[in-house]
Amino acid sequence: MPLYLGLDSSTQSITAIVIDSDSREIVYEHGINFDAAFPEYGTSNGTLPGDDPQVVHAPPMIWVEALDELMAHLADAVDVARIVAVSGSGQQHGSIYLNSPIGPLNPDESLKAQIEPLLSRATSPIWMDSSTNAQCNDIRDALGGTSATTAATGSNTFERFTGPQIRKFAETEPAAYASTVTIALVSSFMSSILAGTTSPIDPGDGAGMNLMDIAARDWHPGALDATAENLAAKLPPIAASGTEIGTINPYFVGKHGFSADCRCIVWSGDNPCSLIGLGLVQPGMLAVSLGTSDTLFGSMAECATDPNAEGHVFGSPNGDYMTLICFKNGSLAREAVKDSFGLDWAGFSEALQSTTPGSGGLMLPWFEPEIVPHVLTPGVHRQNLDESDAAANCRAVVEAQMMSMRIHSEWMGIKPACIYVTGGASANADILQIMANVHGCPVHRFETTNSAALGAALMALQGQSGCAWTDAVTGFAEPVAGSEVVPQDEFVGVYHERVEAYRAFEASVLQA
Ligand code: XUL
Repeated sequence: MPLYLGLDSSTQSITAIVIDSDSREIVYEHGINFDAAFPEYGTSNGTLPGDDPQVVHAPPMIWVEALDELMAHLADAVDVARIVAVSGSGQQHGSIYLNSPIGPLNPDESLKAQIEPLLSRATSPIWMDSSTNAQCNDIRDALGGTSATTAATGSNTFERFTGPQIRKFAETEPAAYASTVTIALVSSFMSSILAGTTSPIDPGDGAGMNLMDIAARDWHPGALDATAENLAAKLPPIAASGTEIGTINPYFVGKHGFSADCRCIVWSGDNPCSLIGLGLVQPGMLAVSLGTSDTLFGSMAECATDPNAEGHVFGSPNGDYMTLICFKNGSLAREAVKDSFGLDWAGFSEALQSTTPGSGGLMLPWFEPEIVPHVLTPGVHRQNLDESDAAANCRAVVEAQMMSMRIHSEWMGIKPACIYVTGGASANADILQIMANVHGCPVHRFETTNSAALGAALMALQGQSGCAWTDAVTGFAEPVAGSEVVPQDEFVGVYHERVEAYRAFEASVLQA
């Protein structure tokens, strides 16, 4: 009955999941919301208030205090001495600056009192920060432009990525930067506290920095040079996911009752952890989250990068590669169409059922600026589509989203064997049928609440036991039984042609 602990240090909360690897059960699941538990920090949704909307920071000490409180709650509910290994997930891109490395800690003193003096910067820029446009341009230029940057680091430079954030800190606060001896990601900061030593960064989270050579899974010397002086000396090593950092910090043994033998496995970013928590451990698998935005996760055996620099490539914790492609006009666009015709979701479904797949006009549903493809000026474009035809517009918006996903993930070079779908709109079987027909593969519904924390617990299990990834996820990360939607052969061919029409329409509007 070995137990494994997965932690998810996310933007608004920290969550723990404990799994029993014999019974294949989740035996504990609990989260602490930062704003509610620690109002004295003055955070709103986990971030600090500020005058400049582009600057978004969080106080790292709130994560530390919440970790301690969560461990106390866990120790009340579970025999923590039975936990054989722990790993975790961190919100990606955020950075923590330390003037001294984290070491073994004393259980008789507070965690806060021991960690706070080690910070060389009181606050941490997080993934919601978009204030580093100038630094992005500098780094991208130094690396030889967009294509070269994407091929080298897995992504174009993005404002939220850690490299541009580090460059901004070095430029604006040179003395504090100079006094920084270690820069951590949220994942490696938390795992350093747990392990009582400087933790490596894994290739899943390292790829979100614009500093890692995506193919070599090691720091990219050119990117380090382009970012800030003496940066190599301030970064921990990159180590494969599953690497054991060491045994748990004596603090957690003395304070909360963990076994001194409990292993700490290197953490990853929340997206790579979610990939595992969704059971995507074999190449060629795709998952789509139909939320406010639609997000596509894919798993690839080989390292390919997006020639259009729209999608991200991160290391997958199983040693493969993963993609993350974000389509901003997700539920946002579906809802805008539904609302414009005064429909409810049942009416939206009826509209999909009453129209023939691939037969009506086309829509480019850019109600908001779009991330993929990159569209700054919002606008909805129609081709052979009557603006007043409710049913045709409902079908057109969903078909557009599915065709866009297909076109903008082609560079991955995989033909998906199946797609797992999560998120609010995954409850709608008519939307899933369009997805199955457009992609020509079965679609399965997946119910997730804490996929990142579950993925982290599975990383602890796999890292400590060395079992096959397919064995690790069995019984934990599986689609809802009986939820399969299969493609309808007569329409799969129709969409092969329609995708080409959509591609041409999109290209003509983007060009114009
Ligand atoms: C990914 C991203 C977010 C963060 C926070 O690039 O910025 O998904 O990981 O969840």
